[in-house]
Amino acid sequence: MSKKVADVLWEMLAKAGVKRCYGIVGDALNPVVDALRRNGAIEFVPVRHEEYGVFAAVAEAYFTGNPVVVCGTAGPGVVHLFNGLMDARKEGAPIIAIAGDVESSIIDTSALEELNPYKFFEAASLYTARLVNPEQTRAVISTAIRTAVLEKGPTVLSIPGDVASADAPDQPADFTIAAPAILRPSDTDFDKLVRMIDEAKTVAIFGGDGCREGRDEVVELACKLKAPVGYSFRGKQWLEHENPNAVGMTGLMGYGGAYNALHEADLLLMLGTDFPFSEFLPGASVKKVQIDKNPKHIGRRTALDLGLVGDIKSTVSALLPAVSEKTDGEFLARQIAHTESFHKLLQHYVEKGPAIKPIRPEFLAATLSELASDDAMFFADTGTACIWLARHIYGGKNRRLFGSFSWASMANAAPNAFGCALAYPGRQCIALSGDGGFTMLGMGDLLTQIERRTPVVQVILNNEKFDFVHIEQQEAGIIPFGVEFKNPNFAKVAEAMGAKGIRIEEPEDVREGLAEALAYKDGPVVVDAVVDPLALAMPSHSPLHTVKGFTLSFAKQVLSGRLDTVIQEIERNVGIV
Ligand SMILES: Cc1ncc(C[n+]2csc(CCOP(=O)(O)OP(=O)(O)O)c2C)c(N)n1
Ligand SMILES: [Mg+2]
Repeated sequence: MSKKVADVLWEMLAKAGVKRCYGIVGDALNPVVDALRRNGAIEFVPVRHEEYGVFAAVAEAYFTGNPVVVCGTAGPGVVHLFNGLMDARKEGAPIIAIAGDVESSIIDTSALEELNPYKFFEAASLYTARLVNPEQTRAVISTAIRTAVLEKGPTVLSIPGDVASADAPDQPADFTIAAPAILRPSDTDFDKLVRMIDEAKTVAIFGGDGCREGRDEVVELACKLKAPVGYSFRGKQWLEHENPNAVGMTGLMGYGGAYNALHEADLLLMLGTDFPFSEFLPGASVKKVQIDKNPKHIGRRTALDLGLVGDIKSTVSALLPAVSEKTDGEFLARQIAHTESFHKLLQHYVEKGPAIKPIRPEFLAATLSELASDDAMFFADTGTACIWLARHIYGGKNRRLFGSFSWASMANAAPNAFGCALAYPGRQCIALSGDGGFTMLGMGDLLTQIERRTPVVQVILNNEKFDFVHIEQQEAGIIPFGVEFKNPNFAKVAEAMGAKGIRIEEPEDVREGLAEALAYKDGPVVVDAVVDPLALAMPSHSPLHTVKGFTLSFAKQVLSGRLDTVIQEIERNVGIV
């Protein structure tokens, strides 16, 4: 039998290092999945919702660096991929989406399930191709793979079934993927930077995901410059551990002395970060330099004194011998002391946790961090789970932390954890899920985990509300609205579906319940943790408008007859606010 276009597709994807394809089959995709079955080198992971498959793929691709494939069939199946592909774009994950397409003879006739892939994927995809002629095969598939891998993001191949099952042209299926290029700033800019660093009395560093490869160099530079190191959420796992200069995160999830360090330094070095919350960055009183390999990131969040294009590892390596060592450690010591005092404050609900009911999420997260293995992978849903992950889950050298940090979609944690459980068998993969997030996407595909007996631990923050939005609404000074809902007993639901279910209502059961969940290896576990729905999570630095908003919201709630709730909320949080 001669090779079909779909055969060449999988051959090339396997050569590029693809191990898995997540998705749901459908008629337009039949020739594609039939070829995948024939090929045998790539595992097909059938899911119950295409979006779940993409979030699983994003986490796998982000951590392994290998491209991962997702698929959805023409029209609605393809639409379900979209939110996950936006996440891949924002988180920088190499994903190749195979979108089923209508037969090539009826393209542009408004056929059933027809969707224009160019228009539809425009916001998410780095490269979109519609394979309407077998002669395109090698060129478009290799471009889709190379773009995904080298530009770290999603690409889309839209393939009509008739083209997938057509004979492949006699073209070599070989192609090469270059290793990432080394990017260094120009000599002029580099010299300027060295002068600025040498002239500054105090320097602070703020690092993001771009420090992933250059983390050791950044820490070494910080030590040489006596510079405190703050980080974004995406930078935390690279810069927090084994870093004597770490001062925590700034921003909405912020903790520690990062905000002060960034604002009180003479010079701020922003390294590999596209941190979007400009209001947490200093103004003109601090000189600012940004270094990033992506020129689009430079200067878009704040006005700079100098912007340099370069990857962090090689730029900072070059800086290390070029800058003079700073000798005055007073600034650094002050920021570290501030960080330590904030850490003590954060311990309030962790230490008091065993005696407080409803369970404080701080206590739950800190206990989870303490019990999990040294190489555990943690995933947090967008919602309050992110705050508890940021503040109470310790990263460590071999631990990994991930979420929809830049796209901020709900419902990412369970599928993220599932993807990594498949990619890293034997490693603890723990999802800290919101009850809103889990019921949005996680519950249906719990069946996928059950069928495969994949040991994913999902800890659900059962607070019967969209708590993060509840906090946002109060911050905006409005009466909380549309944020409450009722839950079933998730442990019983999980058991009925075939997973292990553990319900924790009492603070004294937290440790034992989590330990039991972490020890379970025979499939997925759902820990239904009934937590305090009124736990507030204020940033370490609260902008004035936040404080005003809470005051206003509390006042409005009192006037509308909710005095009890307001008093309860203030009482429950006095230790932290
Ligand atoms: C798909 C999607 N829909 C809505 C939002 C807005 N949003 C952000 S956090 C959040 C609440 C999440 O609630 P839950 O999962 O219960 O977590 P909690 O904050 O209660 O811990 C919502 C609705 C979003 N980010 N993504
Ligand atoms: Mg909730």
